[in-house]
Amino acid sequence: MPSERTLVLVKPDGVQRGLIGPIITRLEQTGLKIIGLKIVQITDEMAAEHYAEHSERPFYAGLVGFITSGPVVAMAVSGPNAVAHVRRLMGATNPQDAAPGTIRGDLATDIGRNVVHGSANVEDGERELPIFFDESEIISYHRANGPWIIEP
Ligand code: D4T
Repeated sequence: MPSERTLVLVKPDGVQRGLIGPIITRLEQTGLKIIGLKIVQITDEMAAEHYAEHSERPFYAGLVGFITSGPVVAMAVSGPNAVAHVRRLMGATNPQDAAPGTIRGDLATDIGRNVVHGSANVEDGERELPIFFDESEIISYHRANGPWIIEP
């Protein structure tokens, strides 16, 4: 299975609600590897780049206002099929549609306050990661228990 990298954000609502730890725990417990981690105050310029695909949508202004309203926690996450794996763990964009057991299904209720972001596909991941990380801030490392998580 190919190893991929993806960008995960704990959005401002998740930070304010004290959900940084629980969200990181859910990702970590699967065996996904955190290879970059920081707290970031997103600027208007960063938000415009991150949400460029939504610039014509009616919810765009609210989206940018929300994502810049307080700090986020940005993570670079790697693992086999990491992009799709993270999306499944997050659940549907609208928490009302997100299955119980997913991050949004368990921890959110409103599409405009859905606590977490994960890149939609591999290309988006590689486009989004440099908005938040210099390549030197993403660390490649082996875990001693690696073979207990991923069959060599
Ligand atoms: P993000 O990008 O936050 O991981 O969300 P998704 O990838 O799951 O969903 P998206 O890009 O379609 O939406 C981005 C962001 O916009 C908010 N949103 C979306 C909203 O406030 N109203 C809407 O109608 C939609 C479609 C929620 C997530």
